[in-house]
Amino acid sequence: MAEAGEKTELDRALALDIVRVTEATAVAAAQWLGRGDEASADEAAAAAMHRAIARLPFEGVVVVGEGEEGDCPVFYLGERIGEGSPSGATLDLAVDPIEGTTLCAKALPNAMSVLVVAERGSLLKVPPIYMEKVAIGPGFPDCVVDVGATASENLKALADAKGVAVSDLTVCVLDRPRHGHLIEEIRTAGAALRLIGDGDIAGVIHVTEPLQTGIDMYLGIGGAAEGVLAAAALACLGGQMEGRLVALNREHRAWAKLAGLTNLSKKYTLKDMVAGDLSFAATGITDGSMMAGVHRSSTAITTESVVMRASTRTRRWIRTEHADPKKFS
Ligand code: VTB
Ligand code: MG
Ligand code: MG
Repeated sequence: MAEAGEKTELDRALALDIVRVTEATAVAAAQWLGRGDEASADEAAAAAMHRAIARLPFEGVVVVGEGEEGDCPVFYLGERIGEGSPSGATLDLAVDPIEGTTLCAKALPNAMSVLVVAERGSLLKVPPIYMEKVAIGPGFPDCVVDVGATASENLKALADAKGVAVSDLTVCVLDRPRHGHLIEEIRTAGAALRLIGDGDIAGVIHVTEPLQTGIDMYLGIGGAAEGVLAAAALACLGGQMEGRLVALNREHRAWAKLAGLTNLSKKYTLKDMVAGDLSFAATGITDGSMMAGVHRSSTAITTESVVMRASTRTRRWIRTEHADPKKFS
């Protein structure tokens, strides 16, 4: 990681490398599309992602993955993947082979494969527990969002910054029983709700383009891994986010401790979660609001991806035709 004040950049050629990884992962996941078998889809996608990362010219250390060593065959926290490059570069890896496993198993919109590579030591290392999140888009540097504040306080702050009424705002929230109180509070404050079944990385990303997506704020408790991955996207797109880890049971608390996260009331700003340069790639598995999913014709497989870089704030959309599907086997 860079010293304070020093700015370093990742090799920009990595962008295309990591898109190849998410493409191969999405294609593997898509073979399980609509089969109702989340575990097999996840396993196939994780194996494909692992194979593809192992071919890249760097050594990656998993800091956001599937779980603790022994609990999962690949992408356990601390796993080192790849042989490294002559320059000896080692990078942080944050992975979600299938973001929205249920969406994939049911062939519903918005399942995608996500990979972030970042400067070594720059990403918050999180076990598979939960995170309470608040996020808003760019353009309101004076609007402070606070994961410890109530929904109505955060909504009021954003409405004031935008010069609109709270009733003009729409909040995206995961549709879960645990959010009963939050949903009631948002409705009482007068804002509209976009309730999503899964996929809060896309939910957070949507706050960066409120005019297109209709979403002004993201609130609620989702995966901690998805929190860091979404923070990585915001580091490339602008916007603000705060997160606070949530351990729902004893196992979660044990995992948090193992990962060195002892203060569960700590509020993590965007910079606490992503402290250096990074590249973020995602490929659609099913058609979604960000990208089309994997499509097969008689002659090719088509994928759509986005790849972004924090240091230059570049976002590229990549539509790829894969005429030789055998390359994925
Ligand atoms: C969250 C959310 C994800 O799964 O992790 C959710 O962040 C899991 O929460 O986007 P539940 O245990 O309540 O299902 C996703 O929706 C999909 O991975
Ligand atoms: Mg997943
Ligand atoms: Mg996920």
